[in-house]
Amino acid sequence: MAPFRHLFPSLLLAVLAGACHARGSRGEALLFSLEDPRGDDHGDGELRYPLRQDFEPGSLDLVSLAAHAESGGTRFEATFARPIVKPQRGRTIDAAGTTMTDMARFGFYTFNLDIYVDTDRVEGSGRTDTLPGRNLTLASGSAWEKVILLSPRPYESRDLLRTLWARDAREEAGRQGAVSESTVRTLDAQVERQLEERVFFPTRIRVFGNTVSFFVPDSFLGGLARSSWGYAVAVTGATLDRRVDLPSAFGSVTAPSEQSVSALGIGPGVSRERLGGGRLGDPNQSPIVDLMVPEGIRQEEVLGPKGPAWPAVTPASSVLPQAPDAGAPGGQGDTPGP
Ligand SMILES: [Ca+2]
Ligand SMILES: [Ca+2]
Repeated sequence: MAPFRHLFPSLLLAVLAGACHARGSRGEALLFSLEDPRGDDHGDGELRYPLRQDFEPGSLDLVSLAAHAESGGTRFEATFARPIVKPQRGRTIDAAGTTMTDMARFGFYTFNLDIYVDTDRVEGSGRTDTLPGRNLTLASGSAWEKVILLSPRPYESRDLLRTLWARDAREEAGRQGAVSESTVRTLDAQVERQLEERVFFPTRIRVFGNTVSFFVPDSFLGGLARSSWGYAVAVTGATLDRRVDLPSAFGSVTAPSEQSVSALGIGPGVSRERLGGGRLGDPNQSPIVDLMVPEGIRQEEVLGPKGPAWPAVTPASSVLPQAPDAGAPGGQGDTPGP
């Protein structure tokens, strides 16, 4: 379907949202809403779901992301093309008898949703890397200050991210010479601070039909989510069990679980354990299934070989692309100075 048919309502919603925000209403006000085309849950165009009954075309197809003001924070609401698959009660997933409901206590288990938030909109300010295992780089004009990772296993994902960032920091320091114990402690403390300040793993989560909603407190974002910020949103398949993401016989799974925070890898051909349709000889291919991109940018190109860096979407600028003088409600205070 043409993307415009989906964009138009989102623009209207964003206009309304800006108005609500400006009035400072904190009831259940809609802050903004972004839409994504239906039927593009195919990464670079070739990506295929794992051969499993719980993955069907459309199941990881993001169609909208809305943000609502709530007491103490923002409630995001992500809607998919199909009902969200619930963990099956009593179904065991390993030899130790761990059940699916033990592993996925928040009512979903097939996907992760990453939201990279560019709060200062300053070129080159912030990070352009994505979380381990996403294998994608953001445009420098969309460098992020904060990331929200909605994962089926938030606590485990947080531990894993700490481990991976700490490992990277030590390796980086090691390249400049021997690393003392006190340096390791300092590095670990820095990683801990980055985790605290920059990354949020929602745990107030509700799954209903095609929609998952999750709460992000003001203390993390520094207030309500603003329509003037940049949002880079990506859906990946989720791994519940570390075993499932180990390198397969194909030998080219992009992200073994040790290097990924909860994201399923991709490889050529088809598989039960990972995403298929991966490019041969491209071990760093991104396994992102669905991606939000601004108008005029193609997801398939961003996720394709040697694709352009990934730009974020700004709800407010989708409303008034060339009209900064139109008195955008709530816009003035949000715009960072030069
Ligand atoms: Ca989509
Ligand atoms: Ca998309």
